[in-house]
Amino acid sequence: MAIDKKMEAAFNDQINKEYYSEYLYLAMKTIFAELNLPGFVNWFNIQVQEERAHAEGMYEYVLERGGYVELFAIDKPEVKGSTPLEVFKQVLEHEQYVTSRINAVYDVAEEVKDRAAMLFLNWYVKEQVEEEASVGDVLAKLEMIGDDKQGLLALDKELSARVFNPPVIG
Ligand code: OFO
Repeated sequence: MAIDKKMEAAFNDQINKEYYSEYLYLAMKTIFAELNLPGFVNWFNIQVQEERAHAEGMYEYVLERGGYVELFAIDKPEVKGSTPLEVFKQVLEHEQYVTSRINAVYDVAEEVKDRAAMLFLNWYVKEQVEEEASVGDVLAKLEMIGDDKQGLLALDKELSARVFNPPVIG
């Protein structure tokens, strides 16, 4: 059965948002490079790769369903803060926004009774729980650290251990 046009449009919109996430994290990475915090840079490198994988996962799914992928312009990323704490507050806000958008795509799948899309989207729903939790964890540590430079360096070391595991989506 061909993918419903409304479903296809919802996926295309979300593909754009995932690419925007990649772009936003790429913009944030440069702040940490300037601060000489290589562990944070590593964390954002992985975040960038994950967002691209999220976009590509949806892209391939639309094709698999016989749909048409329309790529839209990616907005200029706006990084609001300049300190690790400010940036991570924005990361958490952004991930919460993405969660609301994934839920909106899911709502469309329910509306058009696309059960296959609902099953596919379950992966993204679960992924958002993990994303919010891991970002919340870093944010909580940054709040505890405050102005303690040693604490910041210890967290930087911890984040340097993060590795990219290509996600198996769907
Ligand atoms: Fe960060 O999860 Fe996709 O956008």
